[in-house]
Amino acid sequence: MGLLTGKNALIFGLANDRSIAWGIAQAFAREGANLGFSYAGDMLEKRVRPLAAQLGVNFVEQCDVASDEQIAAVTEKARSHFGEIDILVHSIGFANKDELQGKFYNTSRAGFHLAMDISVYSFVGLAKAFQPLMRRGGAMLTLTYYGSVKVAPNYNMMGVAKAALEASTRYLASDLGEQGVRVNAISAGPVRTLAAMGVSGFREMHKNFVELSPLHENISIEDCGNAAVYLCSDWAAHVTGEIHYVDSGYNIMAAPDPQALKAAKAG
Ligand code: NAD
Ligand code: 0WE
Repeated sequence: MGLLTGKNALIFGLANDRSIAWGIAQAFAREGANLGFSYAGDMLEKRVRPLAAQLGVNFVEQCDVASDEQIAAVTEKARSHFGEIDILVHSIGFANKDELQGKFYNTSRAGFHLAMDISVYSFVGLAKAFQPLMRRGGAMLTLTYYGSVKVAPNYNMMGVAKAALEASTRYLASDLGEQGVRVNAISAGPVRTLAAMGVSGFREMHKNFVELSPLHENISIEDCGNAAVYLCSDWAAHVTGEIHYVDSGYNIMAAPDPQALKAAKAG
């Protein structure tokens, strides 16, 4: 018996085998869940289909979360395929590149709206659409980053969006509590995924993290998968509205250890 045996889990945000969603999918499969995947657009289908095949997943549906119609359509498909859903994972974030560099005050109105729509509203919209399908004892999960709480250089607009996503996690947890559905977030340390590549300064941040975090190790998509198993399993039965850090302890430090700082500078 796996920790998720008999549970139906839908995962949004699979792009490739480096995605945090892939780490979560593999861990869920290992623990016996029945999986379904949703991906953003045509460009990704050729990457997502083989990954689904690898885990024997046959529910693979496109959904651009910017569209209410596509959210409604994927909800109906999930209803006819699974009937009821136990777990919904939201592993989606997006801002225009312009919004991830320079002065935060230069964020455009349109850029602000886009980042909030794709990175925050989409979780609320999916929760609204799927709540009628959620079984008692079910769980929803999203992915966030510490740039929501403290300033991470260049993260800018995404930091503001993640702060709103974390607040949304708490409001959704409050709403869905009476239905016996829990809502939590994993705050992951930096991981080299598609969404992190080509971000200016990411490589350095990823490297410094090893020196500055208490465990002195980068985190992996497998770590996110294992934490997701716990948060979405019955072992976390009364855990809801939480932001659970999977970050080698980085967030507990008020200042870097002086020796670690020297090592980071020596690089
Ligand atoms: P990723 O690029 O693999 O995943 C991001 C996903 O968002 C992609 O699958 C992409 O298709 C999807 N997406 C973007 N716009 C969409 C739309 N309109 N409709 C549907 N899907 C859309 O990168 P990742 O790092 O695995 O990101 C997953 C989540 O983890 C994001 O919320 C990200 O902010 C968060 N996160 C990432 C890190 C990191 O360092 N990589 C750290 C903490 C949190
Ligand atoms: O949430 C993220 C990724 C967010 C992201 C990244 C991109 C790059 C490509 C959202 N939208 C886009 N749009 C693009 O066009 N992370 C936590 C990873 C990340 O991104 C950063 C980071 C870290 C860490 C951006 C700047 C600084 C640090």
